[in-house]
Amino acid sequence: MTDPIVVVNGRVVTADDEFDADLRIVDGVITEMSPRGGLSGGGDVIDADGCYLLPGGIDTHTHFENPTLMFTTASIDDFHSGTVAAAHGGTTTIIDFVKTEPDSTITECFERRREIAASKCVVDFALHPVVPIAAAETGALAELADLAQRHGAMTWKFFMAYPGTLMVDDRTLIEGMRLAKQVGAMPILHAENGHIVHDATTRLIEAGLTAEHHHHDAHPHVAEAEAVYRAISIGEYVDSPVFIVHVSSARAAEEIARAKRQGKAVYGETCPQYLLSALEDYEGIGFPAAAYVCSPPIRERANQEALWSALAAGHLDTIATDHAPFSMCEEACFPPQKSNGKGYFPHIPNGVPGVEERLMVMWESGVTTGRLTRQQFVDLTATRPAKLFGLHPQKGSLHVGADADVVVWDPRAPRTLSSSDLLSRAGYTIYEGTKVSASPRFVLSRGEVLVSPALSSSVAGRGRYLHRQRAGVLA
Ligand code: DUC
Ligand code: ZN
Ligand code: ZN
Repeated sequence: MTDPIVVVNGRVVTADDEFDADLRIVDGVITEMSPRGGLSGGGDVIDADGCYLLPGGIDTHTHFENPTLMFTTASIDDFHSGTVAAAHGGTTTIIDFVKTEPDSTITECFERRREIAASKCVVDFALHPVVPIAAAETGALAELADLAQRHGAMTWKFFMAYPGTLMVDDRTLIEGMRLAKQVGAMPILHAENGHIVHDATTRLIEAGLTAEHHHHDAHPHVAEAEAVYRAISIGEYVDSPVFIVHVSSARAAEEIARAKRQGKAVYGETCPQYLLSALEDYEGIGFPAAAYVCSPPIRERANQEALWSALAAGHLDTIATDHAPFSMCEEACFPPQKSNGKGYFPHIPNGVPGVEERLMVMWESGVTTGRLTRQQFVDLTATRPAKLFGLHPQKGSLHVGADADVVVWDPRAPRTLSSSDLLSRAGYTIYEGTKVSASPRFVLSRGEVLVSPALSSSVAGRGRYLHRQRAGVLA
């Protein structure tokens, strides 16, 4: 139970409208929305004068305490530091991943990770199980159906890359996506052809081209475009929706746009790093390039315009972060961080941080430039993620009956982004020095103020697990 709150003088932004309204929040839920001045008394008052009221951001793609590089290391934010950072950036729901660890089943790993996350998260959360390699042969698909039923785990990640560790073959894609459809789950795909990436990596190593930025060359455009096309084709064959995560290139975005034009239930996510950073920022700069290493890679600047256009046209559906933080510190670290691959890109843990920066950099580069309307911003960062990932109507928009996940967004609160102020343990940001004009003034999660000019709350374990009924439907 939280004290009743009234939020006054703000301008509500939804995915298709905006209007001046006051909100009443009782027991963590929005119970009334009334024209400005229409609510008085009955609780603490938050004055949102001059601010927009946005639904709490939903980041459907984070990797907190995420094991990687064959379980030899893990990302440096845990579910606590990661969700504290998220809340400070205006994100009040995250969805993270569960991999199958050696000598364990996906069920054991899912239940263990759910407990760990529940003990640490500051904001609400859900989990995507990663489909185990060879799941069609091992019986693990039946476990996924069971996780969907018992835990509401309605989004399953299929890796089409990383042969031998994570990559599933086409049989598992076909049978897994068919089963997902049957149980109301949505397949989400890391779409890169793993054999092409492996071959390109081997050839670069043989040629002695192992500097950090050559990670980019190990992930050719065709590897992404082919896998996106194959995922869409298999989705068509088994009549399943398909969601492509971290779309990085013009070619991949075009495959999704074509499928949409054909009326297919095909959806895509991109991330700020693909819209705002480019190969030209890190090519030939030595170890600092490791800060940008993620997969698919941050590509040539020429791709950015196509991604922006795809967002504006509705061909890409969501903006998530793929927040996978590793420190750039150059001392030997345990577990190993980016310097593990100094001068040898195959050993660099993949990922960039961004869970706190997401809304600020996207508002600045999208809304203030006129590339996106405020409605599109809300749709891409909260409403469509909520709908596609099975969180709506509880999350993702401000309406009576929804969780009171509210961001009081001040469009005139400039700051210069710097890792010294950001809360990720990564200790760096690829947006260092970026000036943004807007930032959150208050952040409420289920009616509880987590962030305000006077307060920063970080109570581990207050975040709730979100059991989802189904996913992959935009209604
Ligand atoms: N894919 C992700 O989604 N995140 C980190 C690395 C990867 O390959
Ligand atoms: Zn991925
Ligand atoms: Zn990821």
